[in-house]
Amino acid sequence: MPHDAEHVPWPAEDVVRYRDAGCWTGQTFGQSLAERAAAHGDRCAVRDQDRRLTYAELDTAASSLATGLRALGIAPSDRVLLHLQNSVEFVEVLFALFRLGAIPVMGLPAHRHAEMAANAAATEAVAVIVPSHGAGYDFVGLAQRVRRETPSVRHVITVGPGTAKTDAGEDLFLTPGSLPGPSAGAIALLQLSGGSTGIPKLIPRTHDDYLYSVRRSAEICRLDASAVYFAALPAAHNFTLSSPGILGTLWAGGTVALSRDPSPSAAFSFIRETGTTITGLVPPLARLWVETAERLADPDIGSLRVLQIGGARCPDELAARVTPALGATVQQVFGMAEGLVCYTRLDDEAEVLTTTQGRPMSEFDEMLVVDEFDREVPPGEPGRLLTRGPYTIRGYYRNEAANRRSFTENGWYRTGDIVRVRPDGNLSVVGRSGDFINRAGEKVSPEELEGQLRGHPSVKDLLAVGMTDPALGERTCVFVVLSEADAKPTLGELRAFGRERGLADWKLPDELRIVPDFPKTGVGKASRKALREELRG
Ligand code: J2J
Repeated sequence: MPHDAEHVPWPAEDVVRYRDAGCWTGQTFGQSLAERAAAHGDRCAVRDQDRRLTYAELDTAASSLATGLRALGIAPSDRVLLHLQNSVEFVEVLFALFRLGAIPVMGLPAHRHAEMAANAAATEAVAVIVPSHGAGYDFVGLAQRVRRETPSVRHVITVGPGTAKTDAGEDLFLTPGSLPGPSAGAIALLQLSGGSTGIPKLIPRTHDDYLYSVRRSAEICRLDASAVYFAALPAAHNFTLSSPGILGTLWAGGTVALSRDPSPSAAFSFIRETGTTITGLVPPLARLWVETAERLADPDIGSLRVLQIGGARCPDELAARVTPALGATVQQVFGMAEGLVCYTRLDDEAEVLTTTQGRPMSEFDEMLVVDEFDREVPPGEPGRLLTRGPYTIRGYYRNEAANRRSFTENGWYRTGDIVRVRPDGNLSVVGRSGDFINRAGEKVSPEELEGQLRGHPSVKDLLAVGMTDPALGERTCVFVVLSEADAKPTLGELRAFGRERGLADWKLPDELRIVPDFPKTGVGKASRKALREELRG
């Protein structure tokens, strides 16, 4: 059976427009790194608690590992599933794949069997790359299981400080050979969308479009060679990777500092040790940092100039406390792995910084705010945000069914977010029109969770709904109708069941309500909306 499209291209006239305007430059990430290494090879590019690499060393490592992967039989445009924690190795592997033209699939360290198996199958990945040791979880064991179960997966590759090996123990750092490298229009990586059900929604980002978003982000955040970006959230997440994140910092010639521990005490000392100038957090973590700093007379993190907050709506009250507590400018970032990223600008007035999620980064970003029938709402009214632009995808990877739901015929991406655009162009996010629960910036698909938990013997039927939570933004509540024969399950049992089914921890329910039946919609379907309203009281 033929596959659905890997990459829905932009229309030819837009391609010309984006090229002519200089958005798409024809450069790949591999070339961009080589350029930086030639210009200032001895500057520190990337570091973690264990080691640091200069631009020249990172460049050589990427070529050397790319050569080893090629020798192993991994070819340009093959998919390679990453399951790595924040480390220098993450960056080496990423650039090795960029240089080779193989396509990294950006798995998150919290992913477990359910996500890894689905992503490996959907992409027909040929290899899984995991940490070799000291990671607090058996990444290697999980990858081996995925390989046994997934016909396309031939290799489990383990990486550690300065090492990359096949499971036969062969070293993959080879003397760099010549590699043709991909074209800039090729897919650079596959990002993951929150809210996927059965078939994952994978987001194909090209070198051209992703590098544009990264460059523009770096400009907006005024990154230069003195920038030290602290990757505190998972490196593979679109925010950490590209807004401007790891890739924007490397583009600007700065230093990326990666850590696995974003808790305030560890993070504050990491900031001091590395001279961090900018980092990005989800709102619940930002709150922890702010509260901790408020308790300390002086958090002693004077190098920090910008604290970005994104992934979920930042409460205005929290945004207003950032500068007094941490001494850094707050920057709100409203983005999505599918493309569009909005930023408040560093010199915006305090009112904009603390009450809005900013405005699009590119003059070529298009936005429409519509009602449920796709009719534009009057200016300033809340509505559903649709977007198109030079770095917003036109379709998911091999997933026509999702494309029909998430894109209009004219190529607009349906963000699912409800926004209000102010006369000054800044927008505020006022809600969502469904599909996922935003739990502390991590996205939970109710359908995916329901599908897994319905297998529990005590469950006759089940619906998952997001409820407002003061710390997390939203938490996940499951409503259960019991099967006749069985005893009442506890929340703990349902969580354990979900974990056994291989779900990532953040997707497990936070709350359980047992109900005799579900409220029904007009057409007799169980109504998630009515349950949501019930939770609101
Ligand atoms: C409200 N909702 C937000 C915000 C994201 C930068 C920053 C974040 C992401 C991200 C990203 C929000 N206020 N400030 O990719 O490059 C919700 C929206 C959005 C969804 C996208 C980036 N920032 N959101 O969070 O693909 O609902 O990307 O549609 O994980 O998160 O989620 P994701």
